Amino acid sequence: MVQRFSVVGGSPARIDGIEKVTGTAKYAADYTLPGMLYGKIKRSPHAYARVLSIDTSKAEALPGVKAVLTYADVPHVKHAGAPVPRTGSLKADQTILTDVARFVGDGIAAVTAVSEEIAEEALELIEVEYEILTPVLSVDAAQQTDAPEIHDTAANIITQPIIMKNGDMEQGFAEADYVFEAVYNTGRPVPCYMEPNACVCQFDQSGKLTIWSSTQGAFMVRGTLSEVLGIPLNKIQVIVEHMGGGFGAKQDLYQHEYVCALLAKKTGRPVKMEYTRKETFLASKTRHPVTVRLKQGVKKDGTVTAREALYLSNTGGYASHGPGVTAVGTIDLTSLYRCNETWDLEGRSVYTNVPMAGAFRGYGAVQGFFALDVQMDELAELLNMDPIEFRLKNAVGEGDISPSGHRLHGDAFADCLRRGAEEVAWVDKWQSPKTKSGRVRSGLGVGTEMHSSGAYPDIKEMSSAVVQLNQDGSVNLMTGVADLGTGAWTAMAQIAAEELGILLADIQVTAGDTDATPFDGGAYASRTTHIGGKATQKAAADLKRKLLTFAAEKLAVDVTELDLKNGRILINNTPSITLKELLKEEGNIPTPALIGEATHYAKVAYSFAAHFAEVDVDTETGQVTVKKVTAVHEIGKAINRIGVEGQIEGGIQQGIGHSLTEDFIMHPETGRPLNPSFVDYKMPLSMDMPPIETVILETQPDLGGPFGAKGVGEDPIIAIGPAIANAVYNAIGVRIRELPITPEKVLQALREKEA
Ligand code: SMO
Repeated sequence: MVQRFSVVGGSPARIDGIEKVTGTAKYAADYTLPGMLYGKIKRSPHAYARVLSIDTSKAEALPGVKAVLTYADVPHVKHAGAPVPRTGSLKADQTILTDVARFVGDGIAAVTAVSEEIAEEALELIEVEYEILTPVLSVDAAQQTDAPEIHDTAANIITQPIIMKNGDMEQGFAEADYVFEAVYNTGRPVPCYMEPNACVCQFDQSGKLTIWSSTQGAFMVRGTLSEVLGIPLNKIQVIVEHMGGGFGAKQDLYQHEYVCALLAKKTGRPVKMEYTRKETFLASKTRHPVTVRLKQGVKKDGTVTAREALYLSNTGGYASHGPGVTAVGTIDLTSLYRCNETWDLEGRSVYTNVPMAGAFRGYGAVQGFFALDVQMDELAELLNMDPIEFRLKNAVGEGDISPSGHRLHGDAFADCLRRGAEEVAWVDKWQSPKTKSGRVRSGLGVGTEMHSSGAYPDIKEMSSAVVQLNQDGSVNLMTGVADLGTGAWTAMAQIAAEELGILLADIQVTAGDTDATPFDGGAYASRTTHIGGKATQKAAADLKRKLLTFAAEKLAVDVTELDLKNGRILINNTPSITLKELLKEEGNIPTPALIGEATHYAKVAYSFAAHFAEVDVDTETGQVTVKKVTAVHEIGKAINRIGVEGQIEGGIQQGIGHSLTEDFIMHPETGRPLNPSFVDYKMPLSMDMPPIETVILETQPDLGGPFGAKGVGEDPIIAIGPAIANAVYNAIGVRIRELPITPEKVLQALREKEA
């Protein structure tokens, strides 16, 4: 039966659209409270240094300065930047301020003053005496036996290595006709959210803390501040009205959130802190630069027989999501392409004295699938097979293992590959690089991925929602899900309206306030629509049951004869009065109040994608230009079509950046960041974007998702990297296994080929 939808699947305008385009939407730094002070953090200029002494007397004496904090003044609780339930992916190794700087930008002291200018001036007056240590700047150096231990862990590995073994490796490689091994490297892109990190903290007389913060996880901020500062959960209110992006990096806390709360407490006045753009580079969470050594055996008929990998990630000065990212990246290599379930995989996340890496859209999968997908391309060539045909031969499908260890249902991945190949006319268009010549050569490449919606089973994934009917027939939806600019709250409203059978305009979303909504873990792991959406759907269904029972009584019909659609009551499928008319009749105000509520516990679900990139490579300048991207995504069901397309296009834009131009670079000896600004760190802007053809497949709806919907947030950034790298190879016949693919690397590779 084809399900007909009224609100779901369309592209209604964002519920917050008008506020955003008129500039009235408030972001954390837009809050200004009476008597408010401004806070700033003094950051280490050294990559690795011990603080011998700090003299704050001059700063404290500066008129307008209200408080100064150093390591000696703050709780020394080690924290992970996130509370339970997220701690499995992190390690508690950070303190609020530090007496050992572990990267250039580590927070040493903080001040608050009546103006930002005075606070900045006061930072200069804080005198710090450092013992400068030799920084450990590469993963190789960090693993040497004589390397200093940045956090007292052997070989600077955060936790135990992640080891995945299955099958008989020796036999797997013995069965192969070819064994191929190569090393793949990814760069260090930065999330570059438009809204810099910011927060405002205020304590009331009862000791209750209110914090307006730019975070993907309001409940994570509440939980972490509670754990670290020792404040009960109900005495912390986190408000996030609007956000200008986070991309994963705003899911754990930053130093300013703790510091701001402590400064507000100490001064008894509200305090605002806002990062400069430079601070969003130094003190943010970059993607983990990863080296993947990957070896696979393959038979002449194209069957992969065994897979061996070492996944080495550089986590920087603190762990943040290093353990989680490394686990995801390593475990992902058990899937996407079959290898006879014969694998030997190891993941290590290593401390170095560079800015922290952490969660960033694509969370380990970007790096792992870059290596795997580029190598699949290399194997296809080795076998003289068409790259699509070879992929289809090994693509995971019905009954195959997924990274979570669960068996997959359906062949959605193959559907993506086939549909994309059709869209780009692969059979006619794809030609071996040997056929290419001339100064500018064009190439066509494919990249693929799969990604889970939510972090189950590593996290017991859940979300709750409350839906309340008002006396006039309008509805309030209380949801804890975060909307970091994705349109998630609009999607929640669509789901509630569809399930209830009322108009979208009659739903008001109450969100972004931990005092006003039930719990949700936050926006991570492409979970929001799939999990928060299902909780919303269930809560709406609960309300609808109660509402129809009430209506049946008023209309003196049996409840089984009733339904509600587009705000109108149907009796035996015949339109009757509207819900609003029913409620208007005297005495029909529901008593007790009609409230639906639900908690949804999610299971595993996977989305898939195949991206096809068409590029031009200028063999004289080394410039790579992406001419067109065709993106096929299997996501179960698009709740908001234009929102899904926006996610896909945005992911491709970020991915083009990571593939070609974006890399945050440290000085090789001092560890000092060389390009912490939008002048020297180049993202693709709208003018740089190629046309994007988006195909949304809904062939494999997930019963655990609302109306079958799965996640799409992270998927598009994962598939685009290998698509571009493979297209570059297809154009010039030289393999570049390292991101970003800069003109320098292209020219170097061409020169080596000629030599
Ligand atoms: S990088 Mo994602 O927010 O798990």
